[in-house]
Amino acid sequence: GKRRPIVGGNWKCNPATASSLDELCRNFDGVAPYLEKCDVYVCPSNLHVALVKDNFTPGVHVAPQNCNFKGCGAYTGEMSVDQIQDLGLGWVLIGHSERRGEFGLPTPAESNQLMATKLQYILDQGLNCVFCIGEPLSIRQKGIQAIVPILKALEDKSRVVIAYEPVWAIGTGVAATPEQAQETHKGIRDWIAANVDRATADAIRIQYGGSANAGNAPELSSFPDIDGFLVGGASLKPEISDIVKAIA
Ligand code: G2H
Repeated sequence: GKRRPIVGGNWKCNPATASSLDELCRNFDGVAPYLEKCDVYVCPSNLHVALVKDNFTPGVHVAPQNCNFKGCGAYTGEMSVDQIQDLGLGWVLIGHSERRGEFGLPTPAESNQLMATKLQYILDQGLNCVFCIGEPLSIRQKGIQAIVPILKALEDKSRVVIAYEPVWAIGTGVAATPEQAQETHKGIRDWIAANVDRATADAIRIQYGGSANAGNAPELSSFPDIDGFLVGGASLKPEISDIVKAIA
């Protein structure tokens, strides 16, 4: 059957001042009518999560932009799943290409293997997870290869969402064409069907990320393997509700 759509707003390292947070939260008020048909989450900066978590229209999930692969302890700069759950939050996002540092750096800061460890830990602890993958322009198949280490966790399809973000489309204003996104989403789904099973492939939700906005969301939404969006820049604006509306 048709998968329930899901749209996330990734605020990245914005805004600069806590006094701007309320305005950004209010941009999400317009999604309220669509929450019956569509999941919506926001990823504020980790410093701001606790400040905004109760300031969204009810039903919008707040998901930190990263978490540790183990519990509390000597992990300077990290946040643990326990801390996230203690705040009452049910989702976390991991593996964004801006964190992986995978492209152009000799040593990936967050390797696929570490991502696999993190994901399994997150699921074991009971959280839901958005798992980001993506490829630089020169390596079109990398996006699919990047999910190899998380095969086992993909069986937990109700609690894992894949966000496909081609690196060349992130923050550039140039989104993938709907045909390019569809082709890759279908490729990911077929790969899961071949390597896990068809039921998992049919059930798992795959979001598109990379310069998604209110202008391109309607056409992208019409493609069968695009189940939602991970929105960066446009999630800092009122148009986020139009993006949700387009796919809800
Ligand atoms: C891709 C996306 C959200 P933007 O990173 O994660 O950002 O929509 O600004 O390209």
